[in-house]
Formats: sequence, C-alpha cells, structure tokens
Amino acid sequence: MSGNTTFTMIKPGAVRNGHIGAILDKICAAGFRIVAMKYTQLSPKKAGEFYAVHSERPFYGELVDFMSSGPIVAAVLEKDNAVEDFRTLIGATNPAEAAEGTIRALYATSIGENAVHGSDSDENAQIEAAFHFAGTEMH
Ligand code: FUP
Repeated sequence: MSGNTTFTMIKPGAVRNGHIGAILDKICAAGFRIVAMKYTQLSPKKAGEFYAVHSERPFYGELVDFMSSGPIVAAVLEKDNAVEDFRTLIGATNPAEAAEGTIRALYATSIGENAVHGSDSDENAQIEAAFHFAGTEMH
C-alpha cells in the first residue's frame, strides 16, 4: 500500500527567481497538506549527505554546489498516494521532458536546476523528512 507522506524542497534557483509563492500555491491546490515547513540553507556537507546516493555520478559536484548556493524551502506533505501524486505534479527530472503545467515545466531552468525535489519512494520520504525535520512535531 502506498503511503500518505512525501518530502519536498523548493531549490535555490526557484527561490532566487521568486517562485516560492507560486509553487506552494500549486502544491496546495493539488490537495497536499503542509505538515512541516522551513526556510533554510544547506551547507555543502549537508547537501552532499542528502544526495549521497549520487556521489559517483558526474554531476554530483555541481549538484552539491547548487543545492548549497542559497536558501531553500523544505517541507513535509500529506495526501493519499503522496509520493506518486507529487512526482506527477512536479514532472520529469529534465524540464525539457516535463509535462505541460507541471512545476518543473513552469519553473525549472535546467535538469540540474530543476526547481523542486520530490521523494521517489515512501521509504525515502521518511528518510528525507527525518533528515530535515527530526525532532520537529508534524501538524
Ligand atoms: P529526481 O528524483 O527527479 O529529483 O531525479 P534524480 O534523483 O535522478 O536526480 C536528483 C538531482 O540530480 C536532480 F534533481 C538534478 C540532478 N541531476 C543532474 O544534475 N543531472 C542529471 O543528469 C540527473 C540528475
């Protein structure tokens, strides 16, 4: 059975370009409930830890630099079928391939600077939510 929790980050590019409000609007309009949220900045070390699964990939260095380059919004979201529905809402990793109207189609500038993160499994949603919000009460 699929879970009802996912985790997202509005990435530094989308924050710099002034899209926080529009992105949160789309998330809420799609029926997600924000149960925890913060405006924060990842250190290079924390960004490296978050994306450790990609540490052998050629884009890892750029990804870590980008994700630690400015403030982000991190949030835990609830909805039925949260992981899959959120990935549908954000669209493909590469904005050139993202379906029309998706958050990445609208606000991403490249595959590396693709506006938002969305967990890819229920298990990772729990791990990623804990990474940012361990000890925080969810409402
Ligand atoms: P997604 O689950 O859609 O966020 O995509 P991935 O887990 O495959 O990739 C995580 C992040 O790595 C992306 F958001 C951006 C970066 N990335 C690149 O910069 N280049 C690539 O070819 C693939 C991913």
